[in-house]
Amino acid sequence: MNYKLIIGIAALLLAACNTAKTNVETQSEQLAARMAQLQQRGYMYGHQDDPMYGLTWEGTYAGDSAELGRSDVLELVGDYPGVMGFDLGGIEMGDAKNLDSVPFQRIHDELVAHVTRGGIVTLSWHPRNPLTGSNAWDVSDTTVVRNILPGGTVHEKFKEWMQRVGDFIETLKDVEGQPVPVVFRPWHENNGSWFWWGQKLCTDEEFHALWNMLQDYLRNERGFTNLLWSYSPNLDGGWNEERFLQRYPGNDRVTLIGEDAYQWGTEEDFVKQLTADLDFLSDFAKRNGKLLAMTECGFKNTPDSTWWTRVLKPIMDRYPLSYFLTWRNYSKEYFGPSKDEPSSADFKKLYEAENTLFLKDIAK
Ligand code: BMA
Repeated sequence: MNYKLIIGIAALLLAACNTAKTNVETQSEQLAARMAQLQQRGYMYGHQDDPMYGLTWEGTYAGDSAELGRSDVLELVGDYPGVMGFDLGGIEMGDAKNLDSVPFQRIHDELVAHVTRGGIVTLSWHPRNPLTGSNAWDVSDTTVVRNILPGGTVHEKFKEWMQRVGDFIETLKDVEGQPVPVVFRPWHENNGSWFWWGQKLCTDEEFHALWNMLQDYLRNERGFTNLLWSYSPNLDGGWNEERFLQRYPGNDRVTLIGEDAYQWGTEEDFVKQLTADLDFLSDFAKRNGKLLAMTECGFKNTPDSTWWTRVLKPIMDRYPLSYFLTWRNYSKEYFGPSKDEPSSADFKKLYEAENTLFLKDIAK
């Protein structure tokens, strides 16, 4: 073979490899494509800690594994949520249980089980305050983020915390040993000031550096291809392009734009703020090719028995949402449905609607 021919074949082989490489989708890209497709049919329902405990049963709070497979949602509508959410708070300490007493082993098992049955999963993280040792809500010190960043007093400690998060993510594999896709949404509700990474607790630059440090570690150093990154600020009511971009991590760093939107005050305020936010966010998401979701929502203890279909659904129907996830059903504070509470009939109506997707609607 002459020299030129060898070079030519080598170039062709290289091109073929590159094409093959770009054609292979990562687990998170496959998940994004699937979510975009499902969104054409409607929005999924999600529930935090769905199979862990419920309004009237203690489940993992009692350390009870005899209630495996139980779910308030399943008991009410006969189907699991399409999306299940779990929280990593506590993993950074090497704890066996998370901040809500759920064993990490159980989170691992339920998460993989839900993906195996065709569902979609999301992980949030309420890490403790690395400077004070207290919880994520400790906002007594405004230098936490600065001190986590390179050169800061707790940088080395935080690197260990990231490593523990990475070690857990590493274990999330299906029966064939393939990493399972996960919607990952760290540093949520960052436009509020109730977490140590919140609006008044760090500068825009510090927030970006915090986001990038965790993402670069998990994505580049650990090489995880199964994390679909979700940026999830809180219900705001005053978004505009300039304000939103101040802390938005960037199009190369985010696949899903979420918003945590609870009704805490009056219905009128909630409807007004959520509508304003979704007007802006749906437009932003469309222009930037992002998925859109309500990554947390609910009305604590659902004091209005018609809230689901009278207040929430008409708003959601107007936007290209991928999913909405209600927070956990804890006996002292619940956000999801249960057969044992007054809004159950209304939630069933929501379930029966054509455009709301539960597990059976989305499982392949
Ligand atoms: C909050 C509350 C807390 C819980 C935390 C993390 O909204 O539900 O009780 O510890 O979320 O799940």
